[in-house]
Amino acid sequence: RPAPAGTERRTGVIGTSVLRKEDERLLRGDGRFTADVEPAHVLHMAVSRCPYPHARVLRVDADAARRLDGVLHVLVGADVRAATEPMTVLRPVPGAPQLPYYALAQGIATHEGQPVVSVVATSRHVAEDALELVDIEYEPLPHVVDVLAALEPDAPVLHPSVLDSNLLAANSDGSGDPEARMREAAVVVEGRFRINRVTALPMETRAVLAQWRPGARELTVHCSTQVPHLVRKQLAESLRLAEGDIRTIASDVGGGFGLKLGVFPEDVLACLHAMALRRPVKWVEDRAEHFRASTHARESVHDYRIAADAEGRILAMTNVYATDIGGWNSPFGSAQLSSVVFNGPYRVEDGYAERRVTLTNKTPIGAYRGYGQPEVNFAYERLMDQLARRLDLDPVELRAKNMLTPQELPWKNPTGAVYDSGDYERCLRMAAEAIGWSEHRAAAPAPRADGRLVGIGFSSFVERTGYASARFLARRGSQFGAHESVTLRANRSGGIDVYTGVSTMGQSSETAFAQVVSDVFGIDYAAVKVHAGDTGASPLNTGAFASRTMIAAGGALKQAAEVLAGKILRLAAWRLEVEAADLEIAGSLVRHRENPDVQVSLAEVFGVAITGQGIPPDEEPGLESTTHFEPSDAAYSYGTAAARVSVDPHTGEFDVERFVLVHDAGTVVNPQVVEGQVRGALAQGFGAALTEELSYDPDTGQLLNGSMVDYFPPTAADLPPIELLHTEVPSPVTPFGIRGVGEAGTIPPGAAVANAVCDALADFGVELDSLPVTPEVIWRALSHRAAP
Ligand code: SMO
Repeated sequence: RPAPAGTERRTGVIGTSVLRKEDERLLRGDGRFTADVEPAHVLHMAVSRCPYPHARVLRVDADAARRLDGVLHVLVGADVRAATEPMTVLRPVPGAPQLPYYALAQGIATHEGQPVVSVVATSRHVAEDALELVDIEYEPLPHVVDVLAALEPDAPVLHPSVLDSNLLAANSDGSGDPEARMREAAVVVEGRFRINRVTALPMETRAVLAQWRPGARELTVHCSTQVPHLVRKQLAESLRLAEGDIRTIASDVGGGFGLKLGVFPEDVLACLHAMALRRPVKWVEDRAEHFRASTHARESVHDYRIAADAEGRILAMTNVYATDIGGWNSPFGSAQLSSVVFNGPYRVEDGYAERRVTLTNKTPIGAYRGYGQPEVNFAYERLMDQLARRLDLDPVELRAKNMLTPQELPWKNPTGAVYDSGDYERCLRMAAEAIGWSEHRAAAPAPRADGRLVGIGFSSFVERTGYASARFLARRGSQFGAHESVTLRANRSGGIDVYTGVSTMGQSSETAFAQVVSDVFGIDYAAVKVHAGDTGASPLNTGAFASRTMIAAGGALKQAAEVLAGKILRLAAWRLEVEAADLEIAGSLVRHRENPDVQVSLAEVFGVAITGQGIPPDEEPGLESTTHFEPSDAAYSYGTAAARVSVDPHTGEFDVERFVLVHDAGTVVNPQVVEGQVRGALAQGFGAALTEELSYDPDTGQLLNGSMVDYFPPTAADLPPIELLHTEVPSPVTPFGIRGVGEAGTIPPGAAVANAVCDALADFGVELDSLPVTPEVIWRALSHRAAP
């Protein structure tokens, strides 16, 4: 693979499937998750949660709980009100007011599962027994759980002290005159697309362990988070502490997926208890709590329109959508990429995305792998197939005709996103070829012997990875920047320690960071050790989300490595009495390029630097570098998926027989990691597309399936066979040409499968417009249609 200009590869370890640094400890059971940290005298917290979707807390009587043997401390709403500030939102929706979101309900709870009382005891079971003794009198209030109903004038208003409706924020981004284009168009296809509420379901639920040493003014907080430095900031604000008083540590994190972005009520509560008791306090979320207390995702209703001329050239595209935020604005707010990439990979000059972020009496919605992109992909790709049918065009040719070409990039879309580079059509053509599209298109396959019909569907997407810039984020009120920061420090053993605030949550950042350092430096991969997730031992950084880590951290690592490498060569040159320009780092030594016998070990050079004994007079002692790097823009990954399904037209039962994904993540740092990231995201994508849905009873407002017994993430055996193909166009905006890769797989499964089902059932005129795609949904659609 060609290296982009300006990058240098020394050990060649970038681009190879080296074994993951993380695996040995995880496979040996030596991982350290928050629950594994067991300080002496640790206490345990349990939380009483509102059982209603909307209720006034009339009276709390915790006397009996306080008297229970083993109970040490109880907090009620007023305690939290007196001691804390409301929790902040890291990525607010522009125009949204701050809601008074406290760690315990203040008089009124706005969703089932909202914390009302917290108890600390000598064990979790005593704490839970104590909850049974807390007497809370609720007055149930009228509730609304449907996102569109919540916007009706007669809906109960959730936060009347701040807002006079449930519309948290509304805003629009766009360009041109789409309404005029709609009037001129030969054809306009439109539809209302309903996206299901799902949840990320990390294997490790949320967890927190807080310890307070008042004499030292030191609050140490272990927590399972993607953003330890941002949690520290939010905790300082809520607890009225200085940031310097807080150290957050996220050692191993058992999956984040966007759910673990920022501070949650239980984090604040555990700290308050620990500060009052001066003893460590731990809370590990149980799975039943997780379904009601951790964030949900995706739920939204999209009204989409695509206008085209008679040849199928898109003239305009619009997306007006209501997105459910639940009972509070969660730490990461609503999924904002439903606006940013609403037009997918297609050339749209005239268009807009208009969102209405809507409060409902349900668990707050937060970020989840894909962050708004699976939602819009389902809508625009369903409409592309409908447009092809209306114009009697081949859906692959229609897509190809409208895709931006490599020559048109970089290109600014109607919301201002600048697609950097890529060959979108190539992925589409490869997917069509792999799935056998031209044969299928030329002769519609006959029904199978058992009556099943076969269909093929496509989904093409462009995916934003990383952030445009700190300036872009500032305009939107984000509480973080677009950069990443690392510290590299040489040690006397001849190795490099890497310190990063990016916590380890399955994304293989330790491995990839070590690969970059090894390659830029020329030092052995094994000699690089990554220390992750501790704010007490890493530079202030942004964090692991938005598929941004390698995009931004790759540059910081490269810069820091280059700074250190330069100094190492100067120190070695002084020692060897040769010119630095004639030296190179190779494995564990520095040697002369022409005369390799002239050499010195890295351990010796590092020791000299660390002691300052034997360095040139104009050099400072020490061998350490901290750098901050902001890429020049976001990088856009892209791809096309193709699904082949067989459907029973009598029952709607269907099988995904083949699933091909052709994806471009730019320069690949570690092929096996990329493969794993794409497959993992596809598994979550298939879950959301086919089997997962959090359902609320409209009458009681309660979650109907908040347990692993009746919420169905796919197992490995449930997944269709997956065929992955890659193209590798380097991005010009990132170091090494890297694009983000962690989220892509969540995007296309819904649209590709739905399009395949609709292709199989084309003679019945079935057009699916909601997720998940289930046999029941298909059967209902069929039962409204006459057989052909
Ligand atoms: S949904 Mo991701 O962790 O930005």
